[in-house]
Amino acid sequence: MNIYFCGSIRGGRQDAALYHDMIAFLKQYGDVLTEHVGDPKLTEQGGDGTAESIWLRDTAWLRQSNIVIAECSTPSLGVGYELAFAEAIGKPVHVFYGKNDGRLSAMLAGDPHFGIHLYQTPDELFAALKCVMEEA
Ligand code: 6IA
Repeated sequence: MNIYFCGSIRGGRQDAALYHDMIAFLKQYGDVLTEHVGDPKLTEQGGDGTAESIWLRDTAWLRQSNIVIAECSTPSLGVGYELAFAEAIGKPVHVFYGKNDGRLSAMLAGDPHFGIHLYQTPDELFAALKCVMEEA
């Protein structure tokens, strides 16, 4: 199973530790193609490659993925783009969000293609993630 994990980079890295823990959890179920998203050393400025090479690599990985998992508590243009791209090529998409209760963009919250998972605690998040991955 190829898993594409989405989390904010230039949108802000305040949830990077959470992304790291979600990726570690997801690795029980398959290969996470985007492990760098959870790297605590990756900053809003850091990272390798030109924008074009990043777009080419990430869109190729989206095409190779079997499921797309996004943590959307920190809004990110790139994550929103990835989710719409994944939907357009028919990939299952699951969106998790916590602290911005009620403030998830309506363009995600209102999309019937997306599984939307609001959690209050990390335990709830990982229980919901387990359900999603066991059904995938
Ligand atoms: O708009 P954002 O940067 O927050 O978009 C984050 C999303 O876009 C993530 O889910 C990534 O999959 C993807 N993405 C954005 N930037 C990169 C990147 N390096 N490398 C890989 N994936 C990326 C960019 C580093 C940059 C800060 C110079």
